[in-house]
Amino acid sequence: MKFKKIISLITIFSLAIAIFAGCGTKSTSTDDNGEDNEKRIIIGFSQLGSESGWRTAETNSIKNIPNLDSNVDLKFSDGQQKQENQIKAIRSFIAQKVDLIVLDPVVETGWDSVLQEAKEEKIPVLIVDRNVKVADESLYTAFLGSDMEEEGKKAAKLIIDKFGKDANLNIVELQGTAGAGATVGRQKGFNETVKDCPNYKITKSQTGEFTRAKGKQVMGDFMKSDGDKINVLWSHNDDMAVGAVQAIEEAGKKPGKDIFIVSVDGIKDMFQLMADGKSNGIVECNPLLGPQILEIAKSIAAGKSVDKNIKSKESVFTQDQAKKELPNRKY
Ligand code: GZL
Ligand code: ZN
Repeated sequence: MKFKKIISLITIFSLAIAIFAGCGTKSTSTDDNGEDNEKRIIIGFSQLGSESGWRTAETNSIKNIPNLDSNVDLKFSDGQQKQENQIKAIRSFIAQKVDLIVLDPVVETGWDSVLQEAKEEKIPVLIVDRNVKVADESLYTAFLGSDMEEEGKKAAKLIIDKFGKDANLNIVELQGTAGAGATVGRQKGFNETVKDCPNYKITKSQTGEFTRAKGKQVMGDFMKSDGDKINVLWSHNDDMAVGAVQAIEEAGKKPGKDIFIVSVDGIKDMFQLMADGKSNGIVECNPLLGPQILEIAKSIAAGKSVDKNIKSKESVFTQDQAKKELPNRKY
């Protein structure tokens, strides 16, 4: 009898130790590299397309997020420049119950209903790069990207710094894709700034679709119709300006000398052209948004509040800075 009593006492005692030992520690398992397995964060990223060097750099930076934090998974969809494809992708992310939707919108408007669907499923939405125009700003949690109007103002100031406000200038403009926040904002910022320059005339303005091929074709048309009268090319992005430089040379003129060129983005190829004296000013637009998106995603997952508008950091470069800056370019 005594022996049995001792056994049952030992069993009760060891049970008690097991229970107390298990309390108070987080119930996380650890993965093979010993990291705590907090709740995984699944991001659904709807990208608008792959039209430019800038876009490729942005996509790569965001696709790299899971390599920065093994607790994060990323689902990617390329909208191929069509809003309906992006809306389909957002609906699929909602159905998959992702933890965060990241949207780089191809155009500013037409997002209210699909963002309302995400809101009803309590899925936060982060708008990146280009912005949206919605009736109710609570339809998205935050915006991370550029002040596009500021980029247009900076481009105009590069021209004013060079020629002064009173110069007589014929300016041709290569616009980005119609309705894009980048196009609308840059054009608005530029036009407002050159209002102070009574003899600046935008003699031609047409979309080059943000691509090299279309930029070259449209600039070729401008050279045929206005060639000798063009003093300045204002291009909403570098890729169209790269194409335009080729068109200017094929028309027998010297880009960066006969025609003063300013553009936006800051891709390596444009810095190379500027270092070669074939362009005159670059307004930087930062595509490397991955690390900032990861931080915002972790804050939202942790229930922390995030700023509604987070501006990306961007500078301006002139021809004399090109050679020195070129080796620093990451995209
Ligand atoms: C700007 C981005 C623009 C780039 C272009 O933030 O949306 O779209 O300037 C790209 O190169 O096509
Ligand atoms: Zn920008």
